[in-house]
Amino acid sequence: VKYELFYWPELQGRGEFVRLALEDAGASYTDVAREPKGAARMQRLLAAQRAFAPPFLQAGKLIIPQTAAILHYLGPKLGLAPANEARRAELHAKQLTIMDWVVEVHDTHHPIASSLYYEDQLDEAKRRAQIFLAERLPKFLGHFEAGVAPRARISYVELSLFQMIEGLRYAFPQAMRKLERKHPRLVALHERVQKRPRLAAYLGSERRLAFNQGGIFRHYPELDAH
Ligand SMILES: N[C@@H](CCC(=O)N[C@@H](CS)C(=O)NCC(=O)O)C(=O)O
Repeated sequence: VKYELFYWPELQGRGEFVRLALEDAGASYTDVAREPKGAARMQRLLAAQRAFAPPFLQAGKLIIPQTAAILHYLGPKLGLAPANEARRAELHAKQLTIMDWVVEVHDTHHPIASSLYYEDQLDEAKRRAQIFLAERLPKFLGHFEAGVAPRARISYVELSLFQMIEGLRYAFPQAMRKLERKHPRLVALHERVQKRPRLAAYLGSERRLAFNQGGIFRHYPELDAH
């Protein structure tokens, strides 16, 4: 099966969770909006209400939006989730929690509205980020640290946790320096995922976009811990 991923061409964003799964599995896929005329095709599907927002995946006639739903669909097909329904539901629930976490990361720099400039919500962003770093980030990290099974088979959830650590290190280097000491299993999991041969090749390739100030993980020093 040839998969077509639709996502904003200049961002890691939520699309990256899907890219990591496809890349780790060595799946045949196209990152459509990064191809000539692909961005217009994505806009046409959005205008036709085939999805509310990117990312979405096309597999033949099927179009699936929502990051967690895409991964739930792809998981067993890519060898990144077992076929067992109960285990799949557990993984899906974990991925949904990761997607909640992603929203909270995003809201540190855009707490009022995505449509407003960062500079126009700076005071709220500072307040939100401070509470995120003090309360929510330790809670999310602690939750996933407790669930790491060091030798367990890697699923799409572990790939997503790798991406969370990557993004948080970029966005909040000071805060993460302190917090990582308390979450050694997550740090070890990040290393383990990073070394997977196909993923390592992807991360070193031009297909892996750099973090930037348009994505979910943004580095504003004034929002980081001091
Ligand atoms: N819950 C959705 C959220 C999708 C989403 O917010 N996508 C962003 C980019 S990462 C977007 O393009 N949003 C446009 C909008 O919401 O109008 C998911 O996890 O995929």
